[in-house]
Amino acid sequence: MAFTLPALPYAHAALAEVGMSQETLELHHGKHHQAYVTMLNGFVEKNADLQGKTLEEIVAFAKDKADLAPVFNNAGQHWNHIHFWNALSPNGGRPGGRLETKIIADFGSVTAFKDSFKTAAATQFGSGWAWLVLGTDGKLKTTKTANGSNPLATGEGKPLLGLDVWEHSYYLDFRNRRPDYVSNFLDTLANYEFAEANLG
Ligand code: MN3
Repeated sequence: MAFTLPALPYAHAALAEVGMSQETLELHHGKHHQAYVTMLNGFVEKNADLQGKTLEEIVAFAKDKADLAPVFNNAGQHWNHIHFWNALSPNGGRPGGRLETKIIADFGSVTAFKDSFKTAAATQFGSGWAWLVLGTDGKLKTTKTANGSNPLATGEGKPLLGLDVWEHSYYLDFRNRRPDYVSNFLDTLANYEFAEANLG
């Protein structure tokens, strides 16, 4: 069965007042994410080894196989964008509950967490992602991944909250100012309830 583009969990205009324009969401979801899905389906159609596998299984199977790098990147990007749409909210920006308690325990403060996340996002050279993850040691940490990779693939832990730092995610709204896009995400757009639910 072919992979499909999931609908956004909000209207395309829903984030316009909080730093992500309707145009950005229409292009990012309808063109960029759709292209990853279309490419992935094309690869699956031509490769019996990929057929019948879940998205996560394809990412794991294609990882570190040079001839399957395009499969890994497109499958990873499909997984990452499904996560990303849910990591945004018109009512985001404030961690609470169990997540806030754990952030304070593991980073020292919410501000220290945000500073750590900002550093990860700012130092991802070129295209990629910044993440809050539940590490394999049970502690929260931030990390970054290149291109279509993610912390599941790198074995760094469970992704709780991921931010797309490819230029296509911020250039219309923030131009070259990636740090402003990242700060706005952490303070305004981030769906910390989604991140908390991902704690399990
Ligand atoms: Mn993207």
